[in-house]
Amino acid sequence: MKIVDARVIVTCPGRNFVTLKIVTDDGLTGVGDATLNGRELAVASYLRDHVVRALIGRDASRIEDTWQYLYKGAYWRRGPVTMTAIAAVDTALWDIKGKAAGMPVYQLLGGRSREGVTVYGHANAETVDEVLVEVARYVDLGYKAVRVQTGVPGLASTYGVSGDKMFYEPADASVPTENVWSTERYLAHTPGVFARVRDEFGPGLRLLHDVHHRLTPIEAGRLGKSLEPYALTWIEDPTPAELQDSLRLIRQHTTTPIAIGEIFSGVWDCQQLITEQLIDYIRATVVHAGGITHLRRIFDLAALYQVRSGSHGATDLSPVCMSAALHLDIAIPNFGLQEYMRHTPETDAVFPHGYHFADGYLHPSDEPGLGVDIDEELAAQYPYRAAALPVNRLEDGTLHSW
Ligand code: CS2
Ligand code: MG
Repeated sequence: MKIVDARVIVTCPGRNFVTLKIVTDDGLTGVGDATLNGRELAVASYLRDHVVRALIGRDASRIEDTWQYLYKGAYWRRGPVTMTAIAAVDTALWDIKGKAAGMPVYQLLGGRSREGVTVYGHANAETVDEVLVEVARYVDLGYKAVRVQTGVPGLASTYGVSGDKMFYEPADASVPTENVWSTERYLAHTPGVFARVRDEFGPGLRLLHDVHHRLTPIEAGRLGKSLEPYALTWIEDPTPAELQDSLRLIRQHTTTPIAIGEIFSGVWDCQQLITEQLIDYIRATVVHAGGITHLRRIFDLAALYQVRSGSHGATDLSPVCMSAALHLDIAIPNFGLQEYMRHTPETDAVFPHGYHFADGYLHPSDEPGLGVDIDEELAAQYPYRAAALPVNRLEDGTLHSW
């Protein structure tokens, strides 16, 4: 089973996606997501200019060996561009292996450990009154877990609050939009939001909140403590996680669970957070953390330390990534939650897929492989459009984490 072709497809059905399609000499094809939001063409070039020619002629069945070949063989290890490119190759090879075996990929990973993948949706609105309506909408759709984000009084715009309620898209301009942030206003406002939501929806609904890397450790400790009465499932990215020791300080101050990892590229980024039990959920996902092979390794390490998965699933991760994530989610013993932001109908048409949502759960496809494809003709009708993520400044103009 030799690789005879590998194509990099860049398309923008409303937002940009990069996809790798690998073809074997016996006519099998596999797809892998290679989308790195705001830096898409860097990964497309990495694959086209440096990886594809080394794939031609390789045995498509040798997934682990190909992973090691691309990781150790690059000499320059880790980093989001490299790991996203490796992820795309790895995911496509798992898709091919599933098709060759005539089985959905989750069977090759050990089979089902659960009946469905619990997902959370994004309730967001400018005001608290409006967000209660949004939470109710998700509850009516069957969601068992809801992330809640609101505007902050006094700030013109806030991360996680969008005009289009079902399809959040922060990469909104070719040159970064500038946002303004105030930690003081945010910390004063947020506990009141969750008091209202918990009061309205009672104890059964799982509530989550994303802080998007904006607080110092002691501020994050204060936020976590102030949210304890409302029993959140997690606060996400409470502080930038490059300095992993800083999570110890947050832990000293709050029992609100912590989820980190959406910008991590591999096991070395989360090793300390996991082995020192500084987080409760690891949010790495297939496309940015080295594919199914490497993410499985991260989740297995996490299982030893009672850390559960909580994979990133924003709209900039294509249906190819979502399909792959669901095969892992259904198979691993330490699954926690899966983020699920819906894609637009245009995106769904470019990426026909077999996973489906029912009653708060996503269900992976039972077709052989990953159960997802890219319609290349349709994809060609949506050319790439430059789109950058915003930047964030404090009220005095100082650049802050977005
Ligand atoms: C976010 C993302 O889904 C999340 O939790 O933090 O929306 C993130 O901002 C984007 O994926 C960035 O590309
Ligand atoms: Mg996040």
